[in-house]
Amino acid sequence: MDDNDILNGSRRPLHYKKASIPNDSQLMKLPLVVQNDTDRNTIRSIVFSEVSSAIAIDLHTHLLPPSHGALCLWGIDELLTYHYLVAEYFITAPPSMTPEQFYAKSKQQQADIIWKALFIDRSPISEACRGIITVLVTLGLKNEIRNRDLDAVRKFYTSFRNDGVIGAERFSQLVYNTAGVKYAVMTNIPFEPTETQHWRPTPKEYSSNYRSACRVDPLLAGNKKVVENALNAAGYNNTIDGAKQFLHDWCDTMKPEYMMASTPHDFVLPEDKGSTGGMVDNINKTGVNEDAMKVPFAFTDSTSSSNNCGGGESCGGEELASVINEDNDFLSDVLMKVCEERDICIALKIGCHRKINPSLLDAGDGVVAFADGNMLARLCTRFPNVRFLATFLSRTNQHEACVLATKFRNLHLYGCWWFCNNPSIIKEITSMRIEMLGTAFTAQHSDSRVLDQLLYKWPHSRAVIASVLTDEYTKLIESGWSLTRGELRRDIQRLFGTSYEEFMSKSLV
Ligand code: RAT
Ligand code: ZN
Repeated sequence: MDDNDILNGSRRPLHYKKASIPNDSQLMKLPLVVQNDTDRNTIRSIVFSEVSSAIAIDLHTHLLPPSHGALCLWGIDELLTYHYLVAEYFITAPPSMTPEQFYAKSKQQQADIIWKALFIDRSPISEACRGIITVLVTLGLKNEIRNRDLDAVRKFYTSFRNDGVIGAERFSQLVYNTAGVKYAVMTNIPFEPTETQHWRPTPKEYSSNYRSACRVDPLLAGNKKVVENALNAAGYNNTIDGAKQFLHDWCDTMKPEYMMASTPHDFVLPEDKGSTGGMVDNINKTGVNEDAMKVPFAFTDSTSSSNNCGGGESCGGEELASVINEDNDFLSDVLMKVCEERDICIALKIGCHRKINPSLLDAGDGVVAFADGNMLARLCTRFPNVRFLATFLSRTNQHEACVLATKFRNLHLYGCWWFCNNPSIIKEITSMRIEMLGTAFTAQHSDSRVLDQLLYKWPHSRAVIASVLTDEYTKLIESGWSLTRGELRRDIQRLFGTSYEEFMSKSLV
């Protein structure tokens, strides 16, 4: 790393580079010292080098493997039509272009429109746009983007596309190796037929770069209609036991790392809890919190389905509760019970307000300004044997989240999600977490939907995290602690995945 890298380190992408010093080298045992500016630069250079060589575990993505056919998204047209960019495009789109017209076009036409609006008519300076530049430069397409030649970029991908699934596998391998990502956890939805066809009757094979996670939003939301439909379609009894069996069987099929769901925007957990057991037909707690509904503006209409809800088409409609009761039977009697019985974690994503602008589909989701973090505290208290991985969408919840993580051993914070996944906010959140939690959290997840995005989300995050860590370790050494490079490597590896794996293997049952 030269002086220029040191000065610009936190701005330019920090790409993965295999560690040049082996773990057992004597160099790893020497203490790092800071006495003057040269030493400070050396520490910076060492931290940057260690962060660039850390192997990342991406603990939440929407990536699906090549064996899942069209559900495995990759290539320039998918990159350009990422919902972050669709949302950005519509800020300045001409009034004549409605979301309906836009979505009616082919993927390539949508990509052309976004390319012109955000890369030709304007400079691609936003984080999501810059990400595409990083991806293309990483793939060796510097000249193509210098010439603003989208067709030439498309040509690059044809050599992979022409080889079908084998080409997709080859591209996938290239991406994981280049990004330094050991594995990415997928989002697998047992309520979504387009996905379940790849699991049953026989699960499709996939490489060890992918691991599964079982997405169960309808159970958290108490969405009776979706659950009943799924039980009926698969021949299970419409009972609590039937729903539990459904989940157990899907766990046997998917072998998920964890269960996961994103909470509805107005998720609440009343103090008194009750459980009925019995028939799904008899469940009267639909997930709607009647009291909360009386509060002005406590809920907004949310009648359309979302790719994220885990319920496909059937997730939408009038039955979808917008004010949710955490004490619903599916949550306490099905989901939490199965987590306890299998000793499996649940990952919660908290604070998304779905369908603020429904016409924009996934690009129309927003954020709850301040989500109810106490709900997480109550879940951790009520279910002490269940381990919760959690991330909050709102910047305003991040401090509270850190405090909560110091109160509950069954809680592990991870990543900077979506609207928080921007360098300025990653910097702030990561500094705060280190100050409050040390290394007992997972610094990042990518939430990638398109394979190629691993090539920017990780290098962009590595740069910011390295910059934050440089300051934190310099402070520590200047305060009098002597630290070796080996200890530094161990800590950084924790932030990039070992903390997660330690939490995953810590049984509390
Ligand atoms: O970050 C995203 O891409 C969102 O659309 C959501 O999918 C979110 O990550 C989620 O998993 O609910
Ligand atoms: Zn996600």
